[in-house]
Amino acid sequence: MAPPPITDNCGAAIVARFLKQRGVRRVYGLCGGHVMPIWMRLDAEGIRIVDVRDERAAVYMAHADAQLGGGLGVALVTAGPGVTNAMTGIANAHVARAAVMVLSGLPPTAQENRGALQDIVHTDLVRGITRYARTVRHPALIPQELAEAAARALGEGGESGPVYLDFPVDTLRADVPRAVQLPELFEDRAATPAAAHPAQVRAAVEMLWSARRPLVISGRGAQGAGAALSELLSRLHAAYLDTGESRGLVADDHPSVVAAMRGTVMGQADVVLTVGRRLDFQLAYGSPAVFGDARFLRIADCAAELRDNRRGTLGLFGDPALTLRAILDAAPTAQPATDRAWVQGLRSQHLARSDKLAAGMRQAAAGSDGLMHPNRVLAALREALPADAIVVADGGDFLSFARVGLPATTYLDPGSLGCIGVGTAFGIAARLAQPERTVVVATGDGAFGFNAMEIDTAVRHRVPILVVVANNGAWAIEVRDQQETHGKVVGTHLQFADHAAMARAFGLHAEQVREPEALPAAIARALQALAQGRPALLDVLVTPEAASSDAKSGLAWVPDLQPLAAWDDAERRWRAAAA
Ligand SMILES: Cc1ncc(C[n+]2csc(CCOP(=O)(O)OP(=O)(O)O)c2C)c(N)n1
Ligand SMILES: [Mg+2]
Repeated sequence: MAPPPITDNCGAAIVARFLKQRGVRRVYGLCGGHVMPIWMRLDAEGIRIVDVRDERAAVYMAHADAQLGGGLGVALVTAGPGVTNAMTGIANAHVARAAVMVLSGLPPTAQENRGALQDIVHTDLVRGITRYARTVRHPALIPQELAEAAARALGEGGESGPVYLDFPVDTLRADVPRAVQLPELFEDRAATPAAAHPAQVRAAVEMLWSARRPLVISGRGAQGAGAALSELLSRLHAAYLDTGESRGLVADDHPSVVAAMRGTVMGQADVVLTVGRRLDFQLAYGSPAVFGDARFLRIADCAAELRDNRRGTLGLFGDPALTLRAILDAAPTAQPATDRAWVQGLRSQHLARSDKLAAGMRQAAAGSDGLMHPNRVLAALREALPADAIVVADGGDFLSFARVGLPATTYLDPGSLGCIGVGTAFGIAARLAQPERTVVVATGDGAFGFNAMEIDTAVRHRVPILVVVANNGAWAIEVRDQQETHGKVVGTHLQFADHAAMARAFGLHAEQVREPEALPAAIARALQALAQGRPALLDVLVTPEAASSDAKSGLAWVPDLQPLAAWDDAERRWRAAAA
C-alpha cells in the first residue's frame, strides 16, 4: 500500500511553514526517503531547494548563507550517511559559531532499533558539536522544538552555533494538533539585546581613555557593530586589527587599520580591547608572552568571547554594538591619552608594507620549474575584480597568499577548524545570499578536490561564481613541512590535473592558464561568463616552490605551546623566566 498523501497540516508541513515564517528562503540539501515529506513541503511553501552533491557541502552552504544573509542557514540531509557526511560541516559551524540548523529524518518509530535501513542514533554523533540536538518523536512537539532550536542557533541568551533536529518519518507524516501551533512559536521573538551595565561601561571608558597605546581587535561577535566600532577607533585614535571573522567591518582606509603590523602591535599595546573575539590561536591565546603586560578589556554577548584564555581586567557582557554605543555616549569630550605618534607610525609602516606587497606581487618570480608564482594570479585578480567582490579563500599555501594578497570587504575561509574544502560551497551560498555581488573562490588544487563536484550544483542552479584553482600539483604546504622537518616527501604530491577539462564537462566556462601574461584576458572572459549567469573556472598552473607566510611562520608544523614558531619561542622564554 502506498503511504497516505501528506497534508498541509502534517509534521513536515509545520517544519516548512516555520522556516518560511522565519524568513528562510533557501534550504540546502540532498534528498532521501526519510526527509522527503519535508523536502516536498518546502517546495510547496516556495522555499528554494538547493540540491547538492554531498551533505557536507549542504552544511557549508547553510553556514555561508547564515553569515552573509544574517539569519538562519538551513540544511536538510537524510538519515544515516546523510548525517554522518554532514558532520564536518556541523563541526565547522560549531567552531565558527555559525547559526546553522540541520534537519534530518529517522526510520518510523515502530521500526526504531530493529535494524532498519539507515538507522543510527544521530543525536549521539552530533551532540558534542551542536548547541542543541534532539529527536522529535511526537508531532505535537514539533513547533516548540523548532522554536527552541532556532533560538539556540541564533544565540538567543547564549552562544550562536549549529543545532540539529531529526524526526522519525511517521512523525513528519502525522498531523500536528492545531492547538499547539501557537503563533509565538512561529514568530521571531528574540529577546531584546542590551548594553553592558552602566558601571562597567564607565570603567571601560576610564580604561580606554587613559590608555597610551590602545589596540582594538574585532571578531564574529562584532558583526553589526561596524559603525560604533569605527567611531570608537576615530575618537580613541586606537590601533585596530581584524582577524578574518569580521573583515570589512572597518574600512581599509581608516587611519586605525594596521593589519600588516600585527606582530608589532600585539607586542606594544598597553590596553587590548576585544570585541566579540575569542583569544584563540590567531591571537596567541592572549598570552603575556606575546602581549607583554597589556591589560585586557573584553566586550561580548557570549561566554566564549568574554573570558576564553584571558579573563582580562574588565569583561563587559552585553550586545557589542549597544555596548560600544554606550561607551561612546559615556566618553569624555576631552582627548584620550593615546600616543598619537605611535598609531601614526604603525599606520605608515602598514601602508608601506601593503604597497610593497602589492608591487612585489605583480613581479613575483617564477619557480625553477618555470611555473608562475601564486601571487601573480592574485595580482591579476586584484586588477580585475570589483572593489566589493566577495572573496572565499581555501587551501594551504594558496590560502595564506590569498588571505594577505586579495583585499576584500567580505571574506570567508576555512576558519579556526582549518576546514579546507569549503571553497566552492561557500562561494555558491555567498552568491545566493548576495546575488548582486561578484564572488571569487581562490582555492588550492588539493582543497578544491574535496567538494569539486559542487561545480555541478553551481551550473544546475545557475550560480555564477568564479573558481580560481591554484594548480601546483601538491598539498604544497605539507610538502614543505616534510622537506624541512623530516627531510623526506611522502604522500603529499598530487597530479597537475586538468581541472578546466573537468569543469567544462559539467558545463562551466573553463580555461587552463599557464602564462601570467594570459591571465588578464582569461579573467575577463571568465567574468563575461559570470555576467551571462554561467559559473566559470580558471585552472592556473603555479609553482609549488613559493613559500607562503603560513609555511614560514611554523603554522604547518604545529609547535607545542603556540601556533607560530616565534610565539612558541616567546612562550618558552616567558615560562622559563617565571620558573
Ligand atoms: C580536511 C582537512 N584535511 C587536511 C588538512 C591539512 N592541510 C592543511 S593545508 C593542506 C594542503 C592544502 O593543499 P592545497 O589546497 O593544494 O593548497 P597548497 O598548499 O598546495 O597551496 C592540508 C592537507 C586540513 N586542514 N583539513
Ligand atoms: Mg596545491
